[in-house]
Amino acid sequence: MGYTNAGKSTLFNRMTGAEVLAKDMLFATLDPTMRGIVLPSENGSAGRKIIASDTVGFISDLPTQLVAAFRATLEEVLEADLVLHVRDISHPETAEQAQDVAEILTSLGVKPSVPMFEVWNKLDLVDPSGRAALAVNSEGRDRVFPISALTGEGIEVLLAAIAQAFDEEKSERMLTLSFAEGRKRAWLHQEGVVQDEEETENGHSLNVRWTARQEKRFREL
Ligand SMILES: Nc1nc2c(ncn2[C@@H]2O[C@H](COP(=O)(O)OP(=O)(O)OP(=O)(O)O)[C@@H](O)[C@H]2O)c(=O)[nH]1
Ligand SMILES: [Mg+2]
Repeated sequence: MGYTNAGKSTLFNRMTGAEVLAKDMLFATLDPTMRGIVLPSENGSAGRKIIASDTVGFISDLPTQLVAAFRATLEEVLEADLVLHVRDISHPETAEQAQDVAEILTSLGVKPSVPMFEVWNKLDLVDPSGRAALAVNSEGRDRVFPISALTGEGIEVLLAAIAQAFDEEKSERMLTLSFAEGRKRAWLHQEGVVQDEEETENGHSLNVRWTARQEKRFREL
């Protein structure tokens, strides 16, 4: 996700090998589009398969006709295991655009706990001195990836980082939920982390196997 015209569809096409309309116009993408990606693995065997979703772009003053498309995008963002915030880093107003995106997300109730990478796109349009400034800026920030979706620069590093983000260790845990906590139980099942469960006098006792990320999300339900 990201501001309109940031290059989301171009990046999506490059990562998935799909052909989604990428155009130099506002709101080229009107609906979230999903495709599978096989991530790289360290030993060269077939990696994990994930589903990527390309979304409609954000803009500070959202035209009313686009609110529905935008809602669909938001659902994608809320459900995502990892969000890539794509920025046109060559745009003179890139900072304002990023701020707008952050504000829209917050106002619509996206929790800051959603894991997010910042993808600094259109690096090919940045001159050498600008690049040096960006390098300084991104230093020490482990979730910033300067790329060019057009030339492919930086894409491999980004894909490797995505693979690593999904390659988390899992731990097991026993949970006790009361009957009133049906929503939490449903969430656990939806995430596919329940190994087995038993009904008890007051609710359910569940044995779950999950990542730290899933545990964190569960605690916030
Ligand atoms: N120079 C350069 N141009 C790029 C890059 N990535 C995308 N573009 C161009 O930027 C324009 C917008 O790209 P899209 O991929 O359609 O942008 P988007 O974020 O999907 O836009 P919306 O769907 O409207 O929100 C197109 O003309 C792309 O060719 C890049 O890395 N470098
Ligand atoms: Mg698009």
